[in-house]
Amino acid sequence: MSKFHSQYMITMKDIVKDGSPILRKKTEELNIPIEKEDREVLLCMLQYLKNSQEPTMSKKYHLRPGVGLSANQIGLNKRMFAAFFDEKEYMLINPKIISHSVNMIYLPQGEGCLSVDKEIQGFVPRYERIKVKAYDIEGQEVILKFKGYGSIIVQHEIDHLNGIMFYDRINQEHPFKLPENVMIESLG
Ligand code: LHY
Ligand code: NI
Repeated sequence: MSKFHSQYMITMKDIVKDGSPILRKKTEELNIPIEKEDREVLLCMLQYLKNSQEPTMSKKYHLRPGVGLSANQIGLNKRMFAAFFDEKEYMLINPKIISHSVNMIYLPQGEGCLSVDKEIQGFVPRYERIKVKAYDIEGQEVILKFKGYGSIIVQHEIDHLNGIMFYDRINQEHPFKLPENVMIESLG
């Protein structure tokens, strides 16, 4: 039994911090359709993101604003994540990037992570466009396309599910050096 049932509110104390081994594990695929218990977990995760983006809730409960959250960030070895951006919500299970652009992008301000308390400087190269196959909460297969900011968020979350942190993708010697031989542009 997980504690993340329908009445539970995820706060910062539930979020696993960098250094914890679960963030470095490749998470396990779920059987489709997922169990009710896991649906409730995903809904809790999405609700965290919504609450965190609402100034009143975010202040009251000290929630760090977030647009994406993966299950291993709340300590669960499960291949699923939630995202909430551009007024759209996503709860994706067993997500897989089935194709991507050659061109890349990066956020000029760099990336952060709810599991990383300090700021880490540097550019994180991401594909500009991705096509993702996943299952939704009902057990339906879905194919989704993301570009720009959405593409960055989804790649950041799928990386978590593979045990990869955003700073792994920063050039270690020269954090602001971009990959060569590939078209890469700043987002915005
Ligand atoms: N959340 C980050 C957040 O601030 C995701 C993110 C992605 C930030 C891309 C910046 C760029 O919502 C997480 O760390 N989730 O894993
Ligand atoms: Ni993160």
